Amino acid sequence: MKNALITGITGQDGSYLADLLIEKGYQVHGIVRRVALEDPETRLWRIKHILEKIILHAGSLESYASIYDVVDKVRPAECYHLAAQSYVSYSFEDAFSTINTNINGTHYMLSAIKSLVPECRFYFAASSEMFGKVRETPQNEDTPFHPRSPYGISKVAGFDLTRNYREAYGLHASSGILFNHESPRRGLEFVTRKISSHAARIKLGMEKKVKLGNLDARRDWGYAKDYVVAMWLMLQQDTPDDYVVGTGKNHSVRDFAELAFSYAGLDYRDHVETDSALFRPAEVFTLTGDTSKARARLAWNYHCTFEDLVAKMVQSDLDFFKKKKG
Ligand code: NDP
Ligand code: GDR
Repeated sequence: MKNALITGITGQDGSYLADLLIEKGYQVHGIVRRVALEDPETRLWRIKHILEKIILHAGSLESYASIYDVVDKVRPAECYHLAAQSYVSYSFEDAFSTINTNINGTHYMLSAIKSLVPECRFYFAASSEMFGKVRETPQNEDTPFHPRSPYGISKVAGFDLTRNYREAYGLHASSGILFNHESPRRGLEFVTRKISSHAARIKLGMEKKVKLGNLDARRDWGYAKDYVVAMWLMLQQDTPDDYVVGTGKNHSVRDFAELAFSYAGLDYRDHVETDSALFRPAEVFTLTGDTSKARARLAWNYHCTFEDLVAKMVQSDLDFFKKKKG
């Protein structure tokens, strides 16, 4: 049985990836913060259904010693480094923590693997936010980066670190430049889940309005469950490399809201208000992934369409809040 180590296993992607790796017969290990272990009901909800099948280790991206110990104990064949302060908006409010955690955390992981298990295959969760103020559309692996937030800057540094460990020390280290991917397990602060949860709550009479920021921002939105397959495929290749993963289609926040409210039988114009406080100091206006390389080399493709994704998220929130309401 192969050991796989996932950082960020309590997050959206970590939980779907753990499901996938269990299905594939791996022994899955995860690094989680001690606070999460102490509060499993709220902090481990995405992996509640698999807790018996995985092994969790306390550790934090801020502590090299804790990461070194876990890597030493687990000796993984594959390591998926997904943990990060991942909320772009928050990265403007606490830029120093975001940059420290995301850059140092990635460096610690790479360094521990190089020292202890150099044969381990490493995945870094890079992001379309690295393209920021886009130089061309759609974006591919050769598109120059122009990050627009402390988060985006931290991901460019993580991407460069990963490539450097590959080139300098021969690690099998790959980066997935993933475009936005969503699901019913998405955090409530991200715009898609914010919309789906509010559409459901408004439908159920639990509230009347939702405040959003820039409705004209456009994103290439896919389904997280499809995207974790691409992560796994990258580590099955003989040669490490970097891949863009997206759907190649983009929609506005307004499109998402219109569809989500209409799925709930509502008109978004009656319930969505814009609030200038929710606009970002520097916005990424539009992103679209050119996934030709991942399709050709990994034989990866997405299955869930934008329309199905929106329906899945709103339906799940309708079910969730109906139960909560009692
Ligand atoms: P989430 O925000 O859902 O999960 C982030 C994970 O990182 C959580 O498990 C969190 O743990 C963990 N984490 C954060 N800080 C620390 C820390 N200091 N020490 C240990 N663990 C920590 O993100 P996603 O699952 O959506 O994304 C996974 C990765 O992919 C992230 O790196 C994100 O930046 C990147 N990415 C995501 C995309 C998306 O559209 N979802 C697109 C491109 C890249 P805890 O539960 O304790 O908070
Ligand atoms: P993003 O996702 O910043 O792309 O990062 P988010 O859902 O937060 O924002 C997407 C776009 O929607 C606009 N927007 C709002 N966003 C939020 N959160 N809340 C609002 O009320 C709102 N109104 C409008 C934003 O301005 C933005 O343009 C996500 C994260 O998962 C990152 O970790 C990941 O790297 C990228 O996707 C790819």
